[in-house]
Amino acid sequence: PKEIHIALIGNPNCGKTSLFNNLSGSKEHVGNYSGVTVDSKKATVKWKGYKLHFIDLPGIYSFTTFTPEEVYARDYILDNNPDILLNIIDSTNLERNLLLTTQLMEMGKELIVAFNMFDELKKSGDLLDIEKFDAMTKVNSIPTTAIKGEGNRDILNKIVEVFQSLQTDTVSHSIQHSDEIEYSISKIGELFDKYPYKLNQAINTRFYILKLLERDPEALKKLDMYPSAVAKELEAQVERIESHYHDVCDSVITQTRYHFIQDLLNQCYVSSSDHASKGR
Ligand code: GDP
Ligand code: MG
Ligand code: K
Repeated sequence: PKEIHIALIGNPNCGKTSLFNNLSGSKEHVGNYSGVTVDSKKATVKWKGYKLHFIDLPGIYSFTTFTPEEVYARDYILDNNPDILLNIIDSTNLERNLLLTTQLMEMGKELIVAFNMFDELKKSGDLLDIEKFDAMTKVNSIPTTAIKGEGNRDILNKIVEVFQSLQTDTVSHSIQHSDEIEYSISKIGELFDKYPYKLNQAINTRFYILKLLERDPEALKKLDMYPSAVAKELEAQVERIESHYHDVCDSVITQTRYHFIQDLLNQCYVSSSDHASKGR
């Protein structure tokens, strides 16, 4: 049978392990990864003639700081190049959870979002327009309630559907950064186009350039493989951006992600207090 590799990724306590256990029928304990001990759990599910291999990665809030969990999760994705990232979100904490989602979108890998804790969202009376979310992000998403197994079949079906479409479609989700940042991405990108591409193919150039602009130490280490012209251009671009904004580059980039999330939530999400007052 055909194999599909899926990595589960999300914030701590979003219900990742519950979803993993429910999808795989596994009896692994639900709980926190303790401290710096990084571990991962694997399971295989047969579905519609495919073998779905799941890996439960440690919970992380973003790819921008450097906890061992973040390094582990990112390296796992870059080294193993899973076919699909399954991003589990705590639907009662959308703004915070979506920061990681914006960064996963920038990775340029196929992405499915599970809006988990959907029972809690419904209970709160808040409304989330998932179709609109999908249209705005070009991501496929599914509501789930992992502790009850609700959404399991939808997730498995969506994985197969997305995997089948991977053969013909290119991944199109990424967020638009400010004109200044986009200019720098294209200037540095021109240099990468000129030199042979030596990076891991699992990582796209755009994601890598954003990491360079954020002065991500792991990304900067890899810059040694390129002629010094690339590092020089990077420095010039960082200086240009920072003098334009009077702010450090990674803060400018993070703010754009938060603006994107704000815009998204303004259009896709209504809190119960808002629609109650509108109805009055
Ligand atoms: P992880 O840290 O992401 O692996 O999250 P866990 O699977 O350990 O879940 C964290 C807590 O949330 C546990 O107490 C779960 O029982 C609970 N939980 C997980 N999924 C859901 C859900 O869909 N609805 C509700 N109400 N609780 C959930
Ligand atoms: Mg867990
Ligand atoms: K937990």
